[in-house]
Amino acid sequence: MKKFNRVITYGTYDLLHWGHIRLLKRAKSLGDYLVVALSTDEFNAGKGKRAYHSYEERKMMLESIRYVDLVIPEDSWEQKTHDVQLLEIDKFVIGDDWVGEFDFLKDYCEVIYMPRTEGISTTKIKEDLNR
Ligand code: C2G
Repeated sequence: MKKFNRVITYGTYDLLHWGHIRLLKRAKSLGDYLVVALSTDEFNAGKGKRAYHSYEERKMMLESIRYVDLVIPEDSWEQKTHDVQLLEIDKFVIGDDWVGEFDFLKDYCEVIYMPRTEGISTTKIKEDLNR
């Protein structure tokens, strides 16, 4: 009997673009259930980011994506271990711009750093639009 695999990923997901979608699609392909811990506006401030879309708008957009099963708030750097245990997560997935940063989770679940999608980013969209 194949185990029901739960996957989690974290992010701001502002100005949703195809690089985000590719990450979510690949993350979901690693299991049966994908949780996205979405950075709150306050947490973004801590990351030095000011999202164009509010948390509620970003949450609603993510919830409309077929690969996403649950969206929860990310409001602290310390919540990942708790989230992984509470939600019985099997795999933590994030883009390889974070490689090594979350290896502490290896005590609780598989940690997978995925190659980022080249040629697209929220910053690039903003820069291109300002040209
Ligand atoms: N991503 C990607 N390719 C891109 C852009 C983003 O694969 N061209 C991935 C990132 O690697 C990340 C996810 O999409 O896994 C969301 O990206 P951001 O919203 O920029 O997330 P970030 O600010 O890196 O937040 O606690 C972890 C942080 O909240 C991660």
